[in-house]
Amino acid sequence: MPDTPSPIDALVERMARDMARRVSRRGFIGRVGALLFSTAGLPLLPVARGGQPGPAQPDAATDPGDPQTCEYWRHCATDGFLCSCCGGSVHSCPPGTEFSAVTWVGTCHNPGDGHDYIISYNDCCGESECGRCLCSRHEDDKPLYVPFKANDYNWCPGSKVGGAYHCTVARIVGVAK
Ligand code: ABN
Repeated sequence: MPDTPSPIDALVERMARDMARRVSRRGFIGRVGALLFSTAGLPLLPVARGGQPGPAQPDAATDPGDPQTCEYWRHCATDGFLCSCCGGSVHSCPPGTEFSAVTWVGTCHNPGDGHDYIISYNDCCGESECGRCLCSRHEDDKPLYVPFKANDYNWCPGSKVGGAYHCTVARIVGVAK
């Protein structure tokens, strides 16, 4: 080993000594901790957690139409059998089925209050096709050859109860501003 350090070693040593003079150890650890904590939190921000209260929902007076029909406003981008005709509701799966973890998201205009809502079209999985109230509106989606903008998919594969598709809900997940 040579006695004299390489220029790179010398430069790194000088920078480390310089930093040690300016920054206290506690301050340095605190700053590194703050950086790690904030960057770890970033990817979680857009994720809705099941246990939290949901977004504002329109009340009965401002939620016009029949959820068992395809014309109901929340179904503007539905593609599938309506869960409200299959023993569930517009926002809940029928007994024995579970929400798909992956979902199609669209924006629909509520004529009752004039707001646009972000709607999550989760499939309900774990039973064979319901077969009632087929609804294919496809507003603003694209054909399957544009895969990232197409809604004509079974979102059940990968869910805990298996890949069988039963029906589709239309849950409000937010107000579009
Ligand atoms: N997302 C409803 C669906 C299920 C199976 C096939 C096409 C569409």
